[in-house]
Amino acid sequence: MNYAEILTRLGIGEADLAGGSLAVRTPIDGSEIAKVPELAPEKMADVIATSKAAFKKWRMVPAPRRGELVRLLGEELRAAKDDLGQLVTLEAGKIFQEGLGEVQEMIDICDFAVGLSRQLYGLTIASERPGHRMQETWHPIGPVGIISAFNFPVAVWSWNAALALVCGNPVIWKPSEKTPLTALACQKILEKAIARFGDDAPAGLSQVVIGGAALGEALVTSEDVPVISATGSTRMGRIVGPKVAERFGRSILELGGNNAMIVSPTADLEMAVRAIVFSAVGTAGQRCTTLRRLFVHDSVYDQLIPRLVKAYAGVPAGNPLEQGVLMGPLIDSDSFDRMQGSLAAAKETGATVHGGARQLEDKFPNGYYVTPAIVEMKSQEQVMKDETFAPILYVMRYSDLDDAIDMQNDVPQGLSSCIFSTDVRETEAFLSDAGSDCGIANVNIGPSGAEIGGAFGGEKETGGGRESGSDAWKAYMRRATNTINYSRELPLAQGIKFDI
Ligand code: UN1
Repeated sequence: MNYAEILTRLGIGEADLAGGSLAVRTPIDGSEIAKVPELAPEKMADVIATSKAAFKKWRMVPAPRRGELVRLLGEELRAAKDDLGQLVTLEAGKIFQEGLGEVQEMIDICDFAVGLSRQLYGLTIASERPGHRMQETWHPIGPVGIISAFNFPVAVWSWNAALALVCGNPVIWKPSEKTPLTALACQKILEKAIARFGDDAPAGLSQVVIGGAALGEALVTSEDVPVISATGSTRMGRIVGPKVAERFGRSILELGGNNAMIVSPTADLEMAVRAIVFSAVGTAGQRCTTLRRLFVHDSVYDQLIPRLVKAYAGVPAGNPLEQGVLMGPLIDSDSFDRMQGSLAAAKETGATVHGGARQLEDKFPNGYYVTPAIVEMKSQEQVMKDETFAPILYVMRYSDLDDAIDMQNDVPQGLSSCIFSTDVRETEAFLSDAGSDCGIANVNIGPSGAEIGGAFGGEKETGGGRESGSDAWKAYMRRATNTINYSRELPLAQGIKFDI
């Protein structure tokens, strides 16, 4: 695999890497791919000033015209799909199919945002006063700061950037320090679209800033960045959320998940097994939507678990660029250590652990490949309530659906969830007001792999933010309520008399 060729095709040249200080390693074998220049935190003020200037111009460009830029971005992404997908695989270690899927997700959100650019609808509202009219209008809000994680290094940016741009806002992106190359590549792809779009796009409409926590802090504490959209760990969200709130900024937080599946007595077990393996093992268990907890009804437990253990044993792990491989490496050794720590903690509770050991160490001494783990728990202990970003699937029995739903909800996170059942009473109970408390609740599909058309995010420690489809765009705009008096009187609302 020639990294240099992919980088060149994606427009990343020597000039972009000159003076590079941040070593980028591929998790495939731990080797260094490049060194990327970092931005000093003091320079963030200039970045934000540029973004503010860009905002003044961009907000005046009509929304459908802004949509045209995102349409061109979608075209450029289509052209770069293979190369960008490969770079995602190199940098994040997910299999190439999933790298391609991630780029497809970017293309999809661009298409969505193009349509949205003609549908930033407000409301008309009946006024209680004669000769008055009320309306609600939506306006660009200002620079949007995007903080993204290594596991979806490009798609999460695009959900935010495509919406922010059609909503009339410039973007400042701080990618994970583990995946800066894919961020530089996205910036190059967007720059190509901007060059085709023409002069309506102001300089600095999109900026990428690479660096560590101090740089992130300079972004999130700035009063000139009204919206911060941050995706990553709950630990990161606990730092970012209060800092943004302190200055009355708006944050869109998409943090940890501890996603569950309930397999009921009427489930199609064949489908369930496939869904479980994809959602627990895909991306080596490093999606925020990864299936981490499985509640299986007593009556099907002894059928399902052996099938699952067998399916797990057949999951081909290895170089994620190779066809046929279904599971790549963990991102790094820290991640491997955390996985081992959680497995040890589970064992201490009396759990039975299948798999979970390191593999392919001879071939990749600096790559952290594991066999995915199934952990049969006796009860929902603390280790199961924490999110470990690795392919560990905790499994438990249940006998009563209400108990299973309670156990599912009894964790601090609230991102995604699902039920496998062909009984409409069960599936409707799961989706009801007394059902899953997550932002995503599915029936007969796994908890991961959401389409972009829905709002994406969840409750509790997941942070409450919503990105991507539905009306998530509203978080990227300023809402104004307008009351217009076209009469010759000045009646007050609530009938208040105030005559002078
Ligand atoms: C994430 O892991 O941060 O639903 C995003 C999914 C993907 C997005 C995951 N569409 O699994």
